[in-house]
Amino acid sequence: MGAIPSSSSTAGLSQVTDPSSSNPSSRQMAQQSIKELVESAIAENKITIFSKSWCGYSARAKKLVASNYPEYPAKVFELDLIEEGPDIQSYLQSKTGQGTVPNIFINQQHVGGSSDLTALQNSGGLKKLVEQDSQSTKL
Ligand SMILES: N[C@@H](CCC(=O)N[C@@H](CS)C(=O)NCC(=O)O)C(=O)O
Repeated sequence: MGAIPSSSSTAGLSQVTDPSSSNPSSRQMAQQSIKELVESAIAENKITIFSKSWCGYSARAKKLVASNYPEYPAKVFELDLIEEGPDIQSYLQSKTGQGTVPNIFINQQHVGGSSDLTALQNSGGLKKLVEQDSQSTKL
């Protein structure tokens, strides 16, 4: 009793977690996966709307897109209904400078919020943006 167990290292097994190691923290890994989630949603969908289910501005944006561009259904994330919502919102704030929802991307371009979307629709710019070939707007 009291003896420190010898570190009978078993070949092939990596050592237990060393808190002083330079491995990324779980927080950093979570932030990385939030970034990947957001960036892949934007890259893979013509229209992506980060929304909140109770938000009237979000409702207006979703309705504008659904009624004017029914052939391009938006990928919608209701940030109040998913666990990652607050982290997604803060990543979007750092990426776009916009902290509010809806936060809208079309053909990989940041459009802004509901009022930006409406202004773009009224100027004719939204139709052009939606109908652009996605590939031409990718990096
Ligand atoms: N001018 C913005 C207004 C958007 C706005 O005020 N959204 C509210 C929710 S309806 C918001 O994001 N509040 C802060 C929050 O929910 O974190 C727009 O047209 O999209």
